[in-house]
Amino acid sequence: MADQKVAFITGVTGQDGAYLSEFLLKKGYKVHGLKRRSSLFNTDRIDHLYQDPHVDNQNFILHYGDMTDSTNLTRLIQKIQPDEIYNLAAMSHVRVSFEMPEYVADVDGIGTLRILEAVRLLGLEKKTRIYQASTSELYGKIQEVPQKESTPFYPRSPYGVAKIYAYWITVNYREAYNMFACNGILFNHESPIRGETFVTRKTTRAISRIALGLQDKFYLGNLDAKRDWGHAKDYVRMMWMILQADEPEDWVIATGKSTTVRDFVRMAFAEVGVSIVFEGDGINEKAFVESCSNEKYQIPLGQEVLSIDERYYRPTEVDLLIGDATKAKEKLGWECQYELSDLVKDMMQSDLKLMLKGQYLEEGGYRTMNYYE
Ligand code: NAP
Ligand code: G4F
Repeated sequence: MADQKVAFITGVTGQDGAYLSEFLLKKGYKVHGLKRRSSLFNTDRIDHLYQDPHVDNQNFILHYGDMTDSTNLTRLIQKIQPDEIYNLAAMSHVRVSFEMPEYVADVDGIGTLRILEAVRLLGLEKKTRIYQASTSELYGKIQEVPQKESTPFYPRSPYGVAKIYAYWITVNYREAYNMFACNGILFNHESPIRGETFVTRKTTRAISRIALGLQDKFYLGNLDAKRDWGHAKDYVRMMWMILQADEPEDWVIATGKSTTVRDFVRMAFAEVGVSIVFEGDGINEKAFVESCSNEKYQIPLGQEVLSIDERYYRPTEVDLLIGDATKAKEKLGWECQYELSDLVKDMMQSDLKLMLKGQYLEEGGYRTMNYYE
């Protein structure tokens, strides 16, 4: 295909990288992805897209690399000559960023500079459009409700601070070198392939196991935090739309609705017919089974299914996020196709299926129990 578009995705093995790859392949793109060398397979989310490297005309091609290695990134961009770069690679866990702030600054912050600088050094400023995965974590200690493109930033974690560097260096390269470089300021987005340590997936996995009698209870941190949760499928479509716009700009992508962690837990239990009641305050809060209407999932009434563990609190928290995506809706025609209730259903059905398949049936162990952040 003479005019086949070529995309390069960093973070291709992550939640968004997987959905975006699927989306772009369906649109007829040739997709190159950056993956890290790992001692175990790390391609679970994209294995269904894998193409045998021994056949001709592959459209999905993986390359080893790392956001900390500028020579590697520059060489790959030179070889691939991408029309579009989607910079999704990041150490993306906010709680973990407090444990490894320097690494996060390097990967999430300077990593973005390495991509921009490679494009500039290679003289690809006019050819290559760049999407930077910015985040609602930039708003942190919020200065305005709801948050939109003009809302001042106040990051509350090493992750947020690294991402604020990435945000501004993207704006600076756009202004200094006329590059088509854009920030998508995306609010939380989830899916059945969301990383298992984020609160939504941690919850749907644990509740699936509780419903199947594999585990009695699970532990969370701050139940009062409110997030604007959308479905990742809606959000990767928008990443592409941002790079098809007439002008390079920055965009907020959000549902405009905010829900507490506590209510997310309630909704996920409701998917297996279980109603729960919360008792106590702060670190003494617990949830118990109040009623159970689904014969398939019989959990004893009164069972304690959730407790608080202080280790999951953050040194500084982002209490409330709620986005205003009016600009994306009006200028790009973006709309959410999924409601939060659809998302919870999708995640619960998928996790119940996974647990039933037996992948996580063993009791105890690193992966099944409550070690997550
Ligand atoms: P994710 O599932 O955690 O995926 C992150 C990806 O980055 C993975 O492919 C990971 O590789 C890769 N990566 C991490 N460190 C790397 C390094 N040093 N070199 C190369 N690759 C590296 O994240 P996501 O949810 O898909 O999010 C995608 C991007 O959007 C991230 O930048 C995130 O910060 C940002 N974001 C996410 C949300 C959200 O709610 N999901 C909201 C706003 C912004 P491995 O698979 O090998 O770990
Ligand atoms: O699911 P979370 O870990 O996501 P968080 O911190 O909002 O960050 C995610 O969204 C950002 C966009 O706003 C992305 F930039 C970032 O990369 C990531 O994808 O936590 C959500 C809320 C927090 O307030 C947290 O304190 O849930 C609260 N929470 C309560 N208990 C917990 C837990 N979070 C986790 N991960 N684990 C818990 O046990």
